[in-house]
Amino acid sequence: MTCNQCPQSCHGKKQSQLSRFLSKLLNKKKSTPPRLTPMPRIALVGMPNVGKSVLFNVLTGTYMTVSNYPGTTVEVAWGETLIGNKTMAVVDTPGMYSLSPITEEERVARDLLIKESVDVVIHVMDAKNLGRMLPLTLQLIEAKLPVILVLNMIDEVQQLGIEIAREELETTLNIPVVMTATAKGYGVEKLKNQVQNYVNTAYLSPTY
Ligand SMILES: Nc1nc2c(ncn2[C@@H]2O[C@H](COP(=O)(O)OP(=O)(O)OP(=O)(O)O)[C@@H](O)[C@H]2O)c(=O)[nH]1
Ligand SMILES: [Mg+2]
Repeated sequence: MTCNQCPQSCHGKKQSQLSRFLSKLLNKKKSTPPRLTPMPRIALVGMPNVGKSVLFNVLTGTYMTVSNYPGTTVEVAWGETLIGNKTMAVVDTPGMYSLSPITEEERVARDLLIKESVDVVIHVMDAKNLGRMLPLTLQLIEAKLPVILVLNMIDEVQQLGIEIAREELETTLNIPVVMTATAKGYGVEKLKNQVQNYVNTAYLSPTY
């Protein structure tokens, strides 16, 4: 006698038991929380009017979140960028002259660097004013922050006929130095490659 000929309805019961067992298994799988891997974070820092926000827009496009930094009236913009195959968070900090803050904006910029555990700090400077802006780079390096130096407005530097020894600067400071004219999109790909190198070597995924 086959199952179909049997007057008892155990076949149907067995099937529903099986489907309950399967759905239990599937539910178990669904209830496992996804593995949390925080995005690498990039902070754009530098003195006022050097092109941080232009670079932020080039990296992140138009989508951004602007909010007051906690406990302050200073607005901070966060966005996301895709570098290599990794999505990274980018924060555009208010202009700062030094890591020893005088204004509320500078304090917010300093706190973003120290308290928000950023993986890459891009120090954007106006390459026409290297001498005035390099002390901040030295402070960032001394604070052991993972710095990439961006010599921006290189288009204006070239128009003025000034030559910058980029490689020498890179060797002396022992950090990556990239020349850009972000308003014209020049150098942005090179900068992204440097960020990728930094993140690949320095960024450790948590093992939980
Ligand atoms: N020629 C030239 N101008 C640029 C370049 N990048 C930015 N600028 C100009 O520099 C000015 C300042 O740019 P922002 O991006 O607002 O500067 P910022 O560093 O965000 O300034 P704060 O927010 O005040 O700290 C704007 O007028 C930009 O168009 C560049 O590569 N070349
Ligand atoms: Mg700005």
